[in-house]
Amino acid sequence: MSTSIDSTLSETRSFPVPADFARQANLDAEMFARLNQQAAEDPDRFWGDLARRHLEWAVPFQLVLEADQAPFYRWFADGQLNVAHNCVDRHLRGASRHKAALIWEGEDGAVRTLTYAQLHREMQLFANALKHQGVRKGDRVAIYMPMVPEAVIAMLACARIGAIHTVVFGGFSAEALKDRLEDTQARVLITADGAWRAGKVVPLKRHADQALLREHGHAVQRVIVLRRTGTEIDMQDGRDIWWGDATAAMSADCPALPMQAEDPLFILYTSGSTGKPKGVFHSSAGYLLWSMLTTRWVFDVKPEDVYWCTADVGWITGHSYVVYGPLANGATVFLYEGAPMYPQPDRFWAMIARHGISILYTAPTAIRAFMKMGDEWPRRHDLSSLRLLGSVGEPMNPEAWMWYHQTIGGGRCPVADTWWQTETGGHMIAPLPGVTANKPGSCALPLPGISARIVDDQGNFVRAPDVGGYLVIDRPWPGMLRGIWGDPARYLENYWARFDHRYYVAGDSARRDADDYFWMMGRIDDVLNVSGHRLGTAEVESALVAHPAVAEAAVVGVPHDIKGEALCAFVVLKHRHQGDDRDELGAALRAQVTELIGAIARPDDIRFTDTLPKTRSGKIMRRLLRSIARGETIVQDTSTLEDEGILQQLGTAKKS
Ligand code: 6R9
Repeated sequence: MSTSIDSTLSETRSFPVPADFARQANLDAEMFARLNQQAAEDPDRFWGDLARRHLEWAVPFQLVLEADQAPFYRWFADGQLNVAHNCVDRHLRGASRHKAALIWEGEDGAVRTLTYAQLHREMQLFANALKHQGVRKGDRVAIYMPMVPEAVIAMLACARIGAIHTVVFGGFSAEALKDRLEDTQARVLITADGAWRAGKVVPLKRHADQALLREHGHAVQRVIVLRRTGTEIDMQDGRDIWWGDATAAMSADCPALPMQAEDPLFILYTSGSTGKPKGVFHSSAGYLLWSMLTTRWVFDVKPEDVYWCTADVGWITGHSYVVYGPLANGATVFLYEGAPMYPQPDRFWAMIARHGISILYTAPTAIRAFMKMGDEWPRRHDLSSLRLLGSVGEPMNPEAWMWYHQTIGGGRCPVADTWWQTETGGHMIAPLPGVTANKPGSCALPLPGISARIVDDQGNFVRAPDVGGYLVIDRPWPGMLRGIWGDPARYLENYWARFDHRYYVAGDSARRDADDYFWMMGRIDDVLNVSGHRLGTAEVESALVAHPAVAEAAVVGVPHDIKGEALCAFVVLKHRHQGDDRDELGAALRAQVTELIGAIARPDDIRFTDTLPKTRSGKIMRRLLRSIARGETIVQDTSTLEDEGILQQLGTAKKS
């Protein structure tokens, strides 16, 4: 906690809102003040007005918020709408009908454009295909796809017929896919033969086949396979069907099914501090409202923008800011299929110039990686189409911020460093580009309607500037998660129990400066953030312990100049394996983690040790391990340590 405070406490630069940006912004200072006032005075009216103005309802709602079962809140619950209708059909009126909804560039340079009218057609064909395969309202459909237009089409097709999608990031392993298929009991899996990544094929269908072995407890009856890489695959008779065959005889007319506002739209798995990733689920109307409004406010999206969020649709950022938020606003969304530095480190900049991209939303880890490659790569390209830059996933260090602002944004683009989570559905704390001055490293202020607070251990508000504490939200908002799939107790325990159900507890710590700007200080639980991806220490530890040679493992994060955080694993071997070759074991353990979770969870550093430092009550002393992994001198109190001799040994634990 203290290290990140120190490095940003000295940050005093401030960049005012450019006057020409403010003049044209969707949200100006006066509207911001008015919205904040309305939200404070009459939240029901504030949210109700926004929901009526910005969404098209099949059946209008009367009730705004129901809180009798709090914290199981319900929003607009007696209203009905269809999310796909709001994202596509309503833009078919007038000129936007033939404007590009999606512009996609393949890793091989191929370009495809789908207008709103074409997206409408493709979505309906596929929605009918899903129905034909037996998918009904409320059924779960898993999507394990590359970044291709069909991934977006599949999500919208689910929304159109009321199926609940669960998108599994294509970089996740067969094992991770299997867990999600089991937990959701999805009936249909949509995948591709393979995905292109840095010129190589990721064999998605092969992973899917492994996940679908008969002995597993899944419910998948049908696998729909898109041909993308031409990779040779097995098609199982009676189970697998090509995308093209599934849609061939379908009608291009599939009416959008009106859904209850609270019907779940999707389930998305994310890591917590304990156990396996949990299935966060979101509502239809509240989620759509919040992803739409935040896109409009924070990214200032306009009809003429070409907007690019670089996230994969397998993450929440891809859900809210590749698909639902921008499409609900009728924007033109750019999609890129492949690896960021392929075939060279200027791929992003070449695409921005080629497609005239005006809004770019990416992650600090990417910014740092590009920064390291040198300025000559972006300098080769005309980046003057850019007018706004965004960042998400982890704190942005001021150096990366300055580089992004100067070298990519030419000093003229506001930077939106957006703090939010899978659970919050959309941005929570972010600068408004026409209103809020930027301070490098700060996410600025809570958005209208969002009541973010900092509290101490006892749950009291921390009002003094620059004092860190728990980041909590003390009022419900429409985009909030509605629960953990199949596990209401875990929802309460994870997010609400810490302070007696009074606040939503984000799991982050933060401080506020004298201007009320928020500065994020990282997680306070055992969740790590590697390249902007959330990973639970428990998850990685259980993957390591699943190896036959491992008796015990503890994983901690160490600062990393590109990834933000890297994993360091302390591993205790079983007796009979203590003589095994450590380099070989290290490689085997990394392979094991890749197989059970995915390459993103592979530890950078594996250290073998005889025991782990534990308190007398048997708890692993992670803080101590963290210091050791960072090579810091131990200043913590170690008097509760069961065996002090262990310190000596850990300091010299053999690295692999
Ligand atoms: C959207 C997303 C959420 C966690 C969150 C926090 C970290 C995200 C951040 C940030 C500092 C930002 N985080 N954005 N920290 N500044 N702008 O990333 O969702 O994958 O659920 O991760 O990421 O720690 O709690 P998710």
